[in-house]
Amino acid sequence: MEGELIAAVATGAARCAIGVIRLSGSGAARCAGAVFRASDGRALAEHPPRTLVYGALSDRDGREIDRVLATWSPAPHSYTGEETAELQCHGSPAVLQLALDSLFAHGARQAGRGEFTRRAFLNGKLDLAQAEAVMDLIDAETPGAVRQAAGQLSGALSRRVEKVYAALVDVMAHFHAVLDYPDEDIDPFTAHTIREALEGADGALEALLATYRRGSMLTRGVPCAIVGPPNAGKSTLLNALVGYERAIVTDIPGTTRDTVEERCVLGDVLLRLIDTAGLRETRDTVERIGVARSRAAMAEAGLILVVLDRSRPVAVEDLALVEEAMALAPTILVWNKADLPPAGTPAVRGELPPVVELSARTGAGLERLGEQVARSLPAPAGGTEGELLTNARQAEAAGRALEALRRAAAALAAGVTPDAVLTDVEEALSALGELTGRTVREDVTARIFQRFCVGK
Ligand SMILES: Nc1nc2c(ncn2[C@@H]2O[C@H](COP(=O)(O)OP(=O)(O)OP(=O)(O)O)[C@@H](O)[C@H]2O)c(=O)[nH]1
Ligand SMILES: [Mg+2]
Repeated sequence: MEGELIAAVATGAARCAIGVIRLSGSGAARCAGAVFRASDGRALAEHPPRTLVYGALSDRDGREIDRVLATWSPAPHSYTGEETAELQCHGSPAVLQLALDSLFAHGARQAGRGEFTRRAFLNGKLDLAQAEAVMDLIDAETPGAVRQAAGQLSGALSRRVEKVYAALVDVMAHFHAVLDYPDEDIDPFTAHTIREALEGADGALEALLATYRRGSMLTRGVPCAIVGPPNAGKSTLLNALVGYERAIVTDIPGTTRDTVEERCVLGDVLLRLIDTAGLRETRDTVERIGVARSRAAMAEAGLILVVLDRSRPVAVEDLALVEEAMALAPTILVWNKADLPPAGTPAVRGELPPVVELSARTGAGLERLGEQVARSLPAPAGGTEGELLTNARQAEAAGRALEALRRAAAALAAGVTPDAVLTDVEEALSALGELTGRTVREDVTARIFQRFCVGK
């Protein structure tokens, strides 16, 4: 399928060494060739595809604005599956804008968000899970997120889903055979194979769903609440972790009122840090709201850092807080202000979470916190990177497929008519198809590609 000719800057709006403009659609090489004059005098499309051609770039009025490299690929052997061309210019936003303008004068129009990848999907170059991986790869902030997205882009998740899909298609085939000969009962052998296939798919989908926790941790990061009594050094810790003075720090207890959020990578894990108001009984209206927000942040956290001041005696409430945190999420006790003389190790009864001693002020011991974070979070479960579910859309579809499958199995066990079982299996297939995009509504794909950047 050859769409309208589109063009966009693929390298963002910031000034940088090289800026790339890409074109896709019928006539891409001709259009690029209209603004680009190869140094050997031949037209761009006369050069062999997928080679770099050196030459001059001109604006709408034919004035030279840059010396660039150009390349083109004929359909269908390109990212989008259409004829494409690319101009590698110098990365001045002004040069790129003039060049783009020049392309518009020769018949191209501005590409929308994700339009290149959307065309790749529509032309069967990528399935939907792979297309989503493209955006995940661009957004990846940690090595783990990179590996997951790259694996998904190579088709690892899709293959895992397709295996279940194929098994269910087999089940459908069996059933259709039965329906075609309604006078014969399902022979026990067939019923047994079908049951086994349904059970196998059930197990595979359950394992797949279990990967979502780890997958979403990799891509979206882990919400991490920093809690503790006033003045323990929570905001100082947040600042030390993000590397700048994000939150206000003073020696006045009750400095932080509202929650303060910032991202950081610690122990190869992307954390969405939430600094909170110090927990204490208070009459101050604003601070009370802050304390309520602290508790809410703790309840939603995937990791809790309880910060206590090691230079002061531990209070009963401190230990109660540690216990409360441990009941909610993996917890690390941060024994802060290690640069000051310790108040003495308290006699603690009961279980303590892992403890990290550090000084948020000097930064000593922060690396140990990173190591502990990596240890405290759930290890990869049920799948290697690349074949984990990473977004809510995928998890929801997989969950729906599993539910339908369970209805089918129950119907089979209850001896319901084959066509009723078939309806449920069909529903499971259709839900699975949404993962890879075999069966997905137009508005859903539109929403997915809206997440993309222009030029991708
Ligand atoms: N010596 C020393 N002082 C620290 C350390 N961390 C924080 N402080 C000091 O402790 C005081 C309180 O620090 P904050 O980071 O504002 O404490 P907080 O836990 O955010 O306090 P609230 O927002 O009031 O709940 C400030 O004077 C900090 O400079 C540390 O590691 N060593
Ligand atoms: Mg604070």
